[in-house]
Amino acid sequence: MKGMTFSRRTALFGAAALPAIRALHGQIKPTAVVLSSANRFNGGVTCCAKAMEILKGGGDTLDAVIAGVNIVELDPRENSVGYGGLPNEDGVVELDASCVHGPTRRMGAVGALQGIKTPSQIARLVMEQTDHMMLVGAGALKFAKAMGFEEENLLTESSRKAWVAWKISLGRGGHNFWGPGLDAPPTEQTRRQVLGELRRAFPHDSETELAEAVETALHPPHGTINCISLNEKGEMSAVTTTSGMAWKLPGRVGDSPIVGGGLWLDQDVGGAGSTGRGEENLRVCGAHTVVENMRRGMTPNEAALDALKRVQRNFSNDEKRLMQVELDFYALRKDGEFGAASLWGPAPGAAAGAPQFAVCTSDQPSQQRKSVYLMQRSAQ
Ligand code: SD4
Repeated sequence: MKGMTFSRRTALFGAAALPAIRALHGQIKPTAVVLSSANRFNGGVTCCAKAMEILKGGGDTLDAVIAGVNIVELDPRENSVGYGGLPNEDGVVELDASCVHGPTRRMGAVGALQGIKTPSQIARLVMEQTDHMMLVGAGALKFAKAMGFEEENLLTESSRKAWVAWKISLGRGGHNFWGPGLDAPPTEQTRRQVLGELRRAFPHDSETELAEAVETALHPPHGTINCISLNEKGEMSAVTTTSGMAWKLPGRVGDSPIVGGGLWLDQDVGGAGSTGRGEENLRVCGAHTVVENMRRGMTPNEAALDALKRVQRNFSNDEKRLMQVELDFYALRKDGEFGAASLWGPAPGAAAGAPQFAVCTSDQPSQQRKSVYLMQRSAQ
């Protein structure tokens, strides 16, 4: 593999997206489709199933995606979204979300919102109840409370423990977000040292719980949920919601609430969203780029892979630095064709499988499918 150029190494594995269109009386009519990131605990599949149920009942496309992602936002086990999300470096959970309503072409967003479990609902209220597009921080919380939402503690015990483990890791090879670049991954020695300290701090916890906290501290999971819907009338909407990067600097806002970055939808073309390292996505205006690529005739997979190639280019194709970046795009075209692409696929024979996304169409149950990917990790 070494020495080969990225274009030659570029991999396009995974299942090709299935066109979800059907002919009706000689016309092509889009069937309903809901697409989302996969997420842990079957979050994507559950989200898409819920959204499809709402579409089938004649509900609005934005109602559908928000109800879908609300399930994931409220799940305390999912530590990259909503309640239970991993906190910032001060141990405070700060959430980002955005939404687009295709039929009215309106959008709303919130950034660095504390204390509210379902930021997607606040993003929607910014869209519906204000003449602004985005509220952040204290202003966003004040607005949410004015809309009748209750301020709550979003930090679960397991997220708090992972934060303590991360604090312990600092000064022992753990990394933070100060300094300009991507850090080197922590070593096995760091892991052992942090685990030892954590045992002393939480003597009554099981080894499994502690090991999990250390793993989360040193390798925070990527999550975030992006969900895009299309109904049988051809109407579309989309939402992205996240707790952002774990251990981020307070006030850091990622790509998820940036319309055009972590989410974009043009009712004439289709929608796209992203999960992964928001800073890299923002440098290519990812979701907007994907939708514009589809406007120019690319399939959703081609459009997403092209946006990922721009990320590769921003790193001058430097594999070592790119290894630290995880990035995924999800795309749904107005005619019902869908796809998802990730920057990296697994190394051959690796335990981690291919990246996945979730999809539900009106005639197929909600399920996970394999994404395509741009590059393949080398075997260890
Ligand atoms: C962010 N894109 O805040 C989000 C995080 C994410 O998987 O998607 N993680 O940068």
